[in-house]
Amino acid sequence: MKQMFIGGRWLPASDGRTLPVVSPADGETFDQIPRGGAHEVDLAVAAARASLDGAWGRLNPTERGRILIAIGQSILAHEEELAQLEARDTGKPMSTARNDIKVLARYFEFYGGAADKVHGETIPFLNGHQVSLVREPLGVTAHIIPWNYPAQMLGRTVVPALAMGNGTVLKPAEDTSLSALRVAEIAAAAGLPDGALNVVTGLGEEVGSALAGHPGIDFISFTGSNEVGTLVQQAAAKNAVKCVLELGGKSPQIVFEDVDADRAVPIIVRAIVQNAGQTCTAGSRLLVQRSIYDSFVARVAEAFSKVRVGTPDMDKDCGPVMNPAQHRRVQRYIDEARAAGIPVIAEGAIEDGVPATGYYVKPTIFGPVPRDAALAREEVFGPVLAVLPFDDEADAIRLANGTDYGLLAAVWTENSGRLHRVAKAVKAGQVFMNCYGAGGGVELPFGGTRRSGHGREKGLLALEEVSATKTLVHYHG
Ligand code: TXE
Repeated sequence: MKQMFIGGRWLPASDGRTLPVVSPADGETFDQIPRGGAHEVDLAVAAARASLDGAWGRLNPTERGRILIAIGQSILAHEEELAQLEARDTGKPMSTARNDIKVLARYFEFYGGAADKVHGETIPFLNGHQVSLVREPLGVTAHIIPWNYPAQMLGRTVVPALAMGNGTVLKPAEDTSLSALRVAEIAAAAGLPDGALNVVTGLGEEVGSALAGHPGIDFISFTGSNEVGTLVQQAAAKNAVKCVLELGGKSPQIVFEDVDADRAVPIIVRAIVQNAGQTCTAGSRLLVQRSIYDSFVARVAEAFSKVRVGTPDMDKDCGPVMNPAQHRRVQRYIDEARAAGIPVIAEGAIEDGVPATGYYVKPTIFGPVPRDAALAREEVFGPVLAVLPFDDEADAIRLANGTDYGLLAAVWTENSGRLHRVAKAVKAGQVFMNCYGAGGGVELPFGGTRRSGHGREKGLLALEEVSATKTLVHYHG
């Protein structure tokens, strides 16, 4: 039975309510978390505010950075324990969970190192005036994260906010709150002052909406579905609070006839199978030039048919999907595509011996998928790849930009002119050329265009999102 972490103290929900923690690998309930509500959000926002006037707010950037680096080191010292916890909570393979914990530690290292390297500027102005720009924390920052990469998401959104000296309130997904609670404990032991990081567990409609609409917050970062992202932005707008949204994607892998197939095929398969396709940056559309469609797709099919799904301990290519709702959703896309007569190109396999009570789906590639099919336009958030042929460069660009999303894209060609032309024309926050970077990449600014959201996380740009510029004008005569 877990408790929430608010103002440096462990608390149950004030009304004692709890939520079950269920393992996606076998459907078993193995723990309970508090089902917080508006009251706990009030407490957490007040604790974050108090931290700004307390020990946390008094630290200079170098001291803040040292604490973050110490937390990162402590996370690495607890890597196996945290990876086990994350794998149990999410169902992901152990090696994926271990990598997630390494990336989490890397966020603390990267932003810990950056904390005292945020320099200001000076601006030439009227005679007798000295103008300088300084960056200051926004105040209390709120962070609502999803269940697909709980530890990595914490690192991505909370750590830059801490580096800039904000007081933070984190609402993890109700399905996956365990790593956030354990990281809060590790952070406190490593010297993070009380109130700098508060974790409120509970449901989105209760804790999430109370946090998004709270008048005491100065910023909100949300990662999750488009539907909820829109609600969060509306709630934040009522208080004129700045909002960063990381929403879905339908990212294209654009393969031209001169592709280096040996390099591309394994990366393309991994980009949709990783984390059972529950990755906002999943490469979920494979666009292949018609002249090589059959031969290239045959190679992808061969590799894809070797994909195996298993429990965390089996440590296969991917695990189950997150919960029954997600299982129904992914299975519905597969069933509807089959019913519509879209050909199945290849399937992976679920390992013998996975518990029948777990939420496993068979990875599947469909193609050629009609351009107007749901599978070609909507985010499935599962290990389902839609393959579509295109004729030439102009057609490829039209097709790539033909969804509401714009998160990632990859261009595969040995022609460097085409590589850069297409990369420029594609609407996406990140474009990979002859590579694909789902996951990791802490240094690389990340975020969406169009319905994939707005604002940038990761890299040094994230520090700008969670701070405000103050212009100092000094008349010295
Ligand atoms: O997401 P939700 P769900 C997509 C993906 C998936 C679908 C549904 O397509 O199939 O969304 O997943 C909190 N006010 N992505 O339903 O509901 C919630 O508690 C404030 C893409 O799990 O958006 C959780 O912490 N907060 C994605 C977080 O929002 C609310 C990752 C995300 O949950 C809330 C996850 C409310 N009214 C899902 N309702 C990505 N881009 O990576 C819920 N929440």
